[in-house]
Amino acid sequence: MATAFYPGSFDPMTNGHLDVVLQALNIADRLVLAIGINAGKKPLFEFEERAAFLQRAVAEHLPHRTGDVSVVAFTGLAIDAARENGAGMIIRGLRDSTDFAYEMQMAGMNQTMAPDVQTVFLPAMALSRPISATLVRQVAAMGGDVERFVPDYVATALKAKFPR
Ligand code: COD
Repeated sequence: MATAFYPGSFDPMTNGHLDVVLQALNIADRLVLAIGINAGKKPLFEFEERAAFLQRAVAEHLPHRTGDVSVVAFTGLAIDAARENGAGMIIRGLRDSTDFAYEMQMAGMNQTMAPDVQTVFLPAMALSRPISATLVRQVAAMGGDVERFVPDYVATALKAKFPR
């Protein structure tokens, strides 16, 4: 039973995160979606809202796999949280060379700290490659249309955060 651990901020979940979730479920029996909580940083969406977006995405796209997916919060090292959740692999998405450089460093250090946990990189889909949650928040805050970058329920929630 292969369990994968996909850590992220998911603030909010974008179409890019969703692509990675769907790809991860092709290679893992169980998927733990792990929302990193940084006590020093105020997210736009609370944990419960971010978790609800992830759960809804799985329910809409792969309803028969909802039982294989859990959403958890974690603080501290991703590698420790992966182990605590019984995962043998950490999933990360790769968009471009900037991601690659950063993710390779992190994977290398995680590999040294926990050789038993394998980092697996999944490539961004062509249409989702430019999407980042940071830019989505920025576009929404400035009144732009984010509907091509996030599911409709996330776009609705973003509009509610930044009423015009
Ligand atoms: N297409 C494909 N993949 C994407 C896209 C996209 N459009 N957008 C994002 N992704 C990928 C990212 O590359 C990343 O792999 C993942 O999705 C999550 O992205 P974010 O932006 O939501 O979250 P991050 O990358 O900022 O991660 C936040 C964490 C809290 C998970 C991270 O900082 C972390 O692991 N912190 C714990 C401390 C730790 O273990 N540090 C490492 C020590 S070596």
